[in-house]
Amino acid sequence: MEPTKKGVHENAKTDDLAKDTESGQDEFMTTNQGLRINDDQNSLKAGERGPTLLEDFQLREKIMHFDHERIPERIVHARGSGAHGVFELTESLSKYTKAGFLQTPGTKTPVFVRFSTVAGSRGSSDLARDVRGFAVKFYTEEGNFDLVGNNVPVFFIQDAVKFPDLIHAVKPEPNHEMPQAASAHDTFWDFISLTPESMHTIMWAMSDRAIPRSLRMMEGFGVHTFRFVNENNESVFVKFHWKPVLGVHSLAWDEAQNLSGKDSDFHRRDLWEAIESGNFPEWNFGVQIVEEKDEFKFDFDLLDPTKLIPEEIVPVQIIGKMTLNRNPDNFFAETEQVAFHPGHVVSGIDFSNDPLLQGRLFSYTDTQLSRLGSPNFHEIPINRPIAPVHNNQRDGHMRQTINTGQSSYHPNTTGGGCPFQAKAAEGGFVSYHERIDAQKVRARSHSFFDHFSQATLFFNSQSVPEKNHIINAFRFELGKLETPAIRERVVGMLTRVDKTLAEKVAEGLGMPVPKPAENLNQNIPADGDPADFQPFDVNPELKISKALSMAATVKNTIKTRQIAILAADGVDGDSLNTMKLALEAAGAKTKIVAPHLGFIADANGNKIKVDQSFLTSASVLFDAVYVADGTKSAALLQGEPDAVHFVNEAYKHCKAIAANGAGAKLTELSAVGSKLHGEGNAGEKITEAGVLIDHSPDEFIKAIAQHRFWEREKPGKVPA
Ligand code: HDE
Repeated sequence: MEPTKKGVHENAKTDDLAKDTESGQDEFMTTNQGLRINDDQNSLKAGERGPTLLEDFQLREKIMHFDHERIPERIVHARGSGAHGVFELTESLSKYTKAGFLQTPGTKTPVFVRFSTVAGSRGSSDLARDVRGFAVKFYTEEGNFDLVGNNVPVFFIQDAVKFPDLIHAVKPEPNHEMPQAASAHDTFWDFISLTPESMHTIMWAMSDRAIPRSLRMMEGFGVHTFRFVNENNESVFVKFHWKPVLGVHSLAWDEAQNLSGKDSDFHRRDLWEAIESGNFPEWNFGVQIVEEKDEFKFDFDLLDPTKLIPEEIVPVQIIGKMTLNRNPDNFFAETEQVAFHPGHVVSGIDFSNDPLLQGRLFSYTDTQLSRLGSPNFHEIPINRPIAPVHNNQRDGHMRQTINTGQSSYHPNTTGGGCPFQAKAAEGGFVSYHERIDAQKVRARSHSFFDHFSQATLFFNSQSVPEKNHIINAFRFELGKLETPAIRERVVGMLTRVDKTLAEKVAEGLGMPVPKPAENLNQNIPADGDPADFQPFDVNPELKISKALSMAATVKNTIKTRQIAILAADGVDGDSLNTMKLALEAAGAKTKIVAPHLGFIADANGNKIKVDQSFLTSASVLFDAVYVADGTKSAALLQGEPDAVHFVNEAYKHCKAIAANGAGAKLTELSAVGSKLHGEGNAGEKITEAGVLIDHSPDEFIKAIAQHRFWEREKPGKVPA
């Protein structure tokens, strides 16, 4: 029987989720009991100036509801942004898995995705240096599958039992609740300095991956090794990957910090606006498959979540595409109430024994009880599967389903034996029959103890600017510490990753390079011999993995990039419009930034609408800057310190800058100009990377597509 009542999804193939929306459009205002409200402006009083009456059920209902509007925020990943979309399979995976949505190319599965930062509170800045959550709920016809991943492929710890410690350490310190959404403080680095297994993920967190340009420009990873199981009950190991079609791009650290003030919703707004304007974010979905027989062929353990499988060793096969095409109608109902859980799997997808994953399988249902308040959280519209739900679970807070009939147990005859169990051939979930023959121990496999090789691989795989950014990120984070001993322990640990890295970080901190502590690993049991727990290094075959660097990412499009056009009264209308139209034709978004809002007049007296004034705008909100021609306009801009700062800052953050004719004067006042004048000979065409004076729109477009000209940075200085 198909449930048909409002609020219960039909088991139908759908591009979209059925929704319980309510807009109040063209309707009377009512109480929650449906009584029409006559006066929502005044409470019921004994006389106009008298006391409010207890009898005012209308006031009490409204205030009571308001008093309870907030729910506890997520203990981690509290700050997030969500979107609806669709996943379309392009390659069948039937050889490896029986999961229905991975069988037939062309199959479309609705998804809801939530991106998040980890450490900050719900109202914290989008721009924190942090790992980003990348959680995808696939509403498949066989039930929900949640891929609850991150934008980095590895994690800080190897065993779930250490998660509360890690999170306590990174969250604001308990005595004064500072700092918000930042790892640059003593408790975090104290924990890290005693936990060498964190070193690989720390390298990612100190890299530009932790300050993405856009949620639409980050990779996603399932992190753990999972299992696929096919119709013949054969299993392979699998790692999941999301690859953004627009490429992987990041901000500069100084820019991220400024953005926190200028627009702390920068990522949320960017995602929302892209979807509203029909520029739907897209990711290719990929898998790395490892046959069971190859489980032990790597120089790391597949079950260790601090390790990745280099793509050069096991290539990522692209098997589908996800497109986010609809913003939520209501942030709370959808993005806040969505409940992900790595244990939401479908037949054909199963778990490995990664001890971090195993702990997560407990944590996510448990946390929903305190966050959403009821074991019925699966009945909230955003969490409901499109597959029908029939079982003997009953009652509990805020139960929505009205179960009919006499029986609520199994086996039964009163209900005709219904609902009945499904055989494996009918889609019933059967856990993979993995043979386990072991002693019950609290222990960690010795195969998990190589804590540095992949941290080194990551560092070695970065471009020179990326390496510099990592060095500066360490200098920043450790520079904020109040306890010198913690700083020393961390730098000591870095010597095991890369000598130059440690030296450069130490130089920036004004300290000698310390030796690593004798007993680096303090994550040891009370009865453990420290000697047995110390990390060892393997000498991996692979010294560099290109896939780990963002330098080689997609750089052929300026779609959705934000370009500021600086102009004032007297601007050359042709110069402005030619560039604006060319940029927009290439898919970019332009905004005219001027000394005041309203309109400016071009040299011919035509009115041009201003999008932002220098007061409400900032270069950090843009990917590139264009200064249009026009003698009067250029002179006005030159007299505007905010305009000069705008170009200066864009230069500092290594962005593409173009100017035509008199517009170039603005660049002369800024760092751009002094740099150019220092280098160019009179009459010679200026060739500073990414600075284009009197070039064609096409050349500017090519430059913007490069994302940033990091080569302009001074080593060891801004913008990292
Ligand atoms: Fe989570 N994590 N986590 N985590 N996690 C949560 O669940 C937890 C881990 C991730 O947008 C919580 O509903 C434990 C790894 C994302 O709603 C909680 C451990 C990865 C999100 C929880 C981990 C993640 C969460 C908090 C170590 C990447 C946000 C609220 C064993 C593969 C999902 C909630 C969303 C959220 C526990 C480690 C990703 C408390 C115990 C590794 C993307 O249950």
